[in-house]
Amino acid sequence: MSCAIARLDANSADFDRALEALLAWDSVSDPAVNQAVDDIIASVKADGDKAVLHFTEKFDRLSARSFDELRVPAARLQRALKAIDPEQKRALEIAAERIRSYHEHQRQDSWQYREADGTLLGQQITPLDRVGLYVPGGKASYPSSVLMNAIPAKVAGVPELIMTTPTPGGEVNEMVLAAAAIAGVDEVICIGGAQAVAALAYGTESLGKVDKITGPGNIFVATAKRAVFGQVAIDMIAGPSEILIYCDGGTNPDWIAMDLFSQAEHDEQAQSILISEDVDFLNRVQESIDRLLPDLEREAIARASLEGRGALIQVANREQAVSIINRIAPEHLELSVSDPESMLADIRHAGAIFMGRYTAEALGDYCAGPNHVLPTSGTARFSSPLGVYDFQKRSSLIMCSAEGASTLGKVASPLARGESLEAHARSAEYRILPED
Ligand code: HSO
Ligand code: ZN
Repeated sequence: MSCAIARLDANSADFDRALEALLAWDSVSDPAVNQAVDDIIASVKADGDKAVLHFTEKFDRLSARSFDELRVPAARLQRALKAIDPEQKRALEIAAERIRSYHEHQRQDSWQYREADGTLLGQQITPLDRVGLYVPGGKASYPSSVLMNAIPAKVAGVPELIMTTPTPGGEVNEMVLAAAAIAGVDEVICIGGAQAVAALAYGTESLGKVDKITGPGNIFVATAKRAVFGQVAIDMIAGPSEILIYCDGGTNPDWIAMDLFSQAEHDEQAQSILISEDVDFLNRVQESIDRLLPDLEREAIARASLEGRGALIQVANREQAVSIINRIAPEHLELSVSDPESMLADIRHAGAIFMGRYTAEALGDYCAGPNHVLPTSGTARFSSPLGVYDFQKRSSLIMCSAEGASTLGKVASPLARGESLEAHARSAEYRILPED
């Protein structure tokens, strides 16, 4: 059965409208979910451990007599490391190492400089004290996402990284536990949903509150993260995965089809788009899609994604392709061309740019090194991949010499009086040297 992926022509009269319709994405806000989440948060705030135990029993069918029973002992993490397939363990370790070395480059350092009169100015960088990492249960539970969230936090120097993950019926995902052990997660707790987010944000008798919550989750988790934002920091509310491929027609169409599938198989709402000026190539990719799609274990999901939100777009030239790329501001951009570097200066908005025919987006999802937590739904226009900088914060440093305070006092005083702030003015004036 042919895959009914949309075919668009960038030079047709209704292209702008068609593209807009294709990109339309509403981060759903369901009043019933909002209410349920607000109730759960209020209950965890009021009753702490007891509420968390109650919701964990109710939603995850996991009953525990105390909060401590929900903690995963360190020895259990080590057991998971031994239990998983050795090849997968090795792959997790190699991926972790590569992710770590890439993120080492992102660490921001403190800096200072001294002015001629001895005044010192600077910026001091400190890691967050405590971070909560949410890992979903079930089919969206990705060990690779544990590495991608935990390693930058550890590279930033976060001393306490607490992971929560729902374990419906008590069933744990061994690969997720193994990834937590490899990434250096400090504590794993078997709780999930809005109750886990609330417990992390407000703390309970048994769980100290954290300063930031990162990680993906279902609509309840996303809604809870939105609700506790302000009490704690959050990373982002991620939309469905996206890939945008620009190909000059010189790549094997089977490779391109599979790259489109690699995001389409994430979920029905994922978005996979191919742009090319080569019409014959677009036809060959369509053939590859039709031939290869039925082989996928997740065919139904990938097909729904491609038919619902995918597109093959024909453009007149590279310039037009670049303008569409920047308009879409994709999460993942593949430049499947012979000279990707020459395009780089023109690409203004993309979460991650995969350059050349060999650079499959899937390599970035797992082990190339850069983070796979990326801005989605066009937010690459103003935001960046998750990184070490998301777990570091800055404090300004000011140390005035006597002379410096005197000079600055004379600047601050009139400004303070202009704002009718007498104490500010006098505080500054006290420090003006008599001879000045
Ligand atoms: N492509 C996803 C990340 C992921 N892929 C995890 C496989 N596992 C982010 O958009
Ligand atoms: Zn992926």
